[in-house]
Amino acid sequence: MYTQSFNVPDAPGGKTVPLAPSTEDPALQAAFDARIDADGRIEPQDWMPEAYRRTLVRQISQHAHSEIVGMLPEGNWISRAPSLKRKAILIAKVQDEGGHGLYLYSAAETLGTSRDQMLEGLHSGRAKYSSIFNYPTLTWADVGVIGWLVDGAAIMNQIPLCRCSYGPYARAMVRVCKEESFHQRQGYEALLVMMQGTAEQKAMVQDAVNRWWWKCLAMFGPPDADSPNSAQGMRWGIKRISNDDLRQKFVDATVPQAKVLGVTLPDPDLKWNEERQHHDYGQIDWNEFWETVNGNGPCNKERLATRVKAYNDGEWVRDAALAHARKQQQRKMKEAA
Ligand code: FAQ
Repeated sequence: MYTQSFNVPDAPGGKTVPLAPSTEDPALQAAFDARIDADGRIEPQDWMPEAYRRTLVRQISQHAHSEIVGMLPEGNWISRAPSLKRKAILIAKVQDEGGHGLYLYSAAETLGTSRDQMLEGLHSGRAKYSSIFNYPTLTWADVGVIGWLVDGAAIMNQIPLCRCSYGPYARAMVRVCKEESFHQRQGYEALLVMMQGTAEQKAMVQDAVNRWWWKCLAMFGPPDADSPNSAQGMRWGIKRISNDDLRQKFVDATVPQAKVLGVTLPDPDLKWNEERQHHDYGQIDWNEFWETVNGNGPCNKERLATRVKAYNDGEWVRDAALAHARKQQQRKMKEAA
């Protein structure tokens, strides 16, 4: 359903935005610019302008935190999954999200920012993570809808990141997208089964779709005109497709899936526009989005408190692992002496 076939050429005009004025060494800057213009990859050992490095750390750490915090809304349902099969699938999915966070922290570490620094940013509330994970999962149908719509939106955003100009981020995204594709399918399949069930089950699915739809559209970030990082991110080949274009692609892909499922998407303005060859859709509540991004969504405080507690409770594990590694190292040095 969502595969690399969603890969599309870069948005037209992305490379026509002027490069940011640079105070870096002109020869190094020129070599970097030439590689970006030729659609080459930048690797950790390569020279890069500080602004490019900062932008990547900002985006990758935000992405990593999203994966880790994103484990919480669904993790909440592991103990209440309706069957052993669904429980096993959900455990695997939540574990995958943890793995994605770890690849991403590692990718950001290649840029010189440690995982401890990034976690400090998250725990102190300075670093962002995706708005979508600040909403509660009220019923089992929410778990299916997260797979279908949240993972669906995540894949739509992440397929173009497989071609990001920064090598370690791009390579991490290839595996992440394959796993997200499985997540999306398992969510959709769980909903298909519920939609063949009782009237209560069907109503539960519709209610979950009603609550998550608009939040998923907002996940793609602010409209292009209000997105301060987009032009530069696209010029550097970090982002390939704009927030609004990805949002549109997501709407167009999801409408037929909703039809097959038998649910209504909660937008009276949603309709096919023959002229644009796209669906028109209604107004997203950007005030609510920014309130949530800025820490005032329904679950922000709970999510952060859970992460901080998990980190503090895990201190003895980190200490034990480090002590073990030190002992191994000392033993090896003794044997070599
Ligand atoms: N939530 O100028 P732009 C997943 C911030 S992973 C919170 O447009 P940019 C897997 C943005 O950071 C989901 N903040 O920024 C999963 C910036 O603030 P800053 C996460 C948001 O970077 C599934 C400011 O607004 N995916 O779901 C959001 O060019 C199921 C201005 O925005 C990624 O992170 C938001 N929704 O574009 C896990 C993908 N949108 O940093 C578990 C990688 C924007 O200047 C279960 N990231 N902001 O302080 C990206 O592609 C980009 O960073 C965007 C934002 C598109 C998110």
